[in-house]
Amino acid sequence: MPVFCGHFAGKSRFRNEQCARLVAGRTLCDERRRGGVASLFATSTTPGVGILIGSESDLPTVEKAFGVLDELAVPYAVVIASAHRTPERVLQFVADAEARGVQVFIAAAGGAAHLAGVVAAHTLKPVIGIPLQAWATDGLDALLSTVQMPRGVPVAAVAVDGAVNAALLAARILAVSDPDLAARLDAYRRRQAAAVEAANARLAERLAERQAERQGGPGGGAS
Ligand code: RP5
Repeated sequence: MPVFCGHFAGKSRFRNEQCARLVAGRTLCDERRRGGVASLFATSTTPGVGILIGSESDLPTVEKAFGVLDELAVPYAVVIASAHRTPERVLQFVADAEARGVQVFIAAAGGAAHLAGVVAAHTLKPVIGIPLQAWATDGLDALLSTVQMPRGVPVAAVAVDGAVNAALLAARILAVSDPDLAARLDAYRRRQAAAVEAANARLAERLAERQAERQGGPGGGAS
């Protein structure tokens, strides 16, 4: 499933890798290189999820959400935009995303994380906040900033660094009106359960080996 590119600041390896595996046809980054971008959304792909990331330093954590959405074949748009450093870019992305058909937003930020709340103030689409660990307090500051929204402006907050669940929740929201996606989510859940069963099989094997070692060891052998 094609992935839709918003904007990546800087010249990171991440950006180049992302751009390399984006949409069929032109990507925003191609367009930017050619100097022809009029909008953040320069592809024909319709993203279901719009993802805002507070800083490039957040990418290693938030990337896990990309993996889940890729696995579920859910197209998404991504932008690095900060509620504090680039407030206009946040609003521009939200407006463009809505115009492009985005149905749900994910906003990930650390520190005094206002990003999800700001997004929720500017859209009626569901907003999922990922509080991230930044430089202090193990992410508690971000968690409280994300989850303690004032009455009237809801944000669904997942766990600190909970990028996987944010992606799954976004997919579940989309699946309400998309039976095919609901089926893919069901298959994902069955794969997850199978992985737990496989872990149990490995555990049983290790326990059996330990048991055999104890029985074969000093004082543990058969009489
Ligand atoms: C927040 O501040 C970002 O979301 C990030 O988690 C944190 C630190 O950002 P950098 O200083 O690393 O850019 O805005």
